[in-house]
Amino acid sequence: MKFTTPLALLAVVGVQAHYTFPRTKVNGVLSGEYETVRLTANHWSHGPVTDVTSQEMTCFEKNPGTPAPKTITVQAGNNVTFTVDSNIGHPGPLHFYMAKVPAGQTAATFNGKGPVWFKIYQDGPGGLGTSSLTWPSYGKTEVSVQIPHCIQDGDYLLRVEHIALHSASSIGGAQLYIACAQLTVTGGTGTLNTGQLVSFPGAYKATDPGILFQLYWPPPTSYINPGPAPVKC
Ligand SMILES: *[C@@H]1O[C@H](CO)[C@@H](O)[C@H](O)[C@H]1NC(C)=O
Ligand SMILES: [Cu+2]
Repeated sequence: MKFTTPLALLAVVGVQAHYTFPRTKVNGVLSGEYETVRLTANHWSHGPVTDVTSQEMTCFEKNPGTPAPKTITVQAGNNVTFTVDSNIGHPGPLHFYMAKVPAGQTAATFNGKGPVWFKIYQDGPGGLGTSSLTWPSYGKTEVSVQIPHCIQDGDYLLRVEHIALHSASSIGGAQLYIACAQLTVTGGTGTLNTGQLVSFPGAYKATDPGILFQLYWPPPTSYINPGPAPVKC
């Protein structure tokens, strides 16, 4: 019976470690919860997406077709921050993707489907080859990304994705935490080459080496982020 208490505690810690990205902050202006971020299916549970082929991979929306009440205007080259509720409680990489909204639609109406996404940021672990990897976003209560200064002006979806790897050594064990904010970008130079665009779902396979990943032992000597390389201005 001795082990029942630690197991119960572990279960509670596991739930608390889940997280969401409910608000944005741009130039010091903090939004309301899910005011600029589309309401996610995990807004109450804080649970992850674990099937990388699921439609939830797009923006993890609770009510697809229902926009966030507001679209944020941001200058190219400025940062967009997402708050984390309550913090990035698991180890793994942080990614940001953007999708340009097709002509005739807006950031509020576009569903983010199809080959529209390009990656603007990724990070990976320090301490490779040791038994104590360090992940830059671990424990963070907000995460930021710079909108490329060379982007084209217009409406975009900005997709934040954190991949928790603590259980990723079996298929379906990686936990993806996702949300999308609605942006109008101004002041970009328009020279960005976004390269090959990807779809969500579609960009990742359950067997990608950055999704099916043994975090602990033997100590990993490399980490390969899933998806395309981040764009450069
Ligand atoms: C902007 O975000 C980047 C992360 O992409 C961060 O390194 C940088 O400190 C941020 N800049 C400001 C002014 O917050
Ligand atoms: Cu969790």
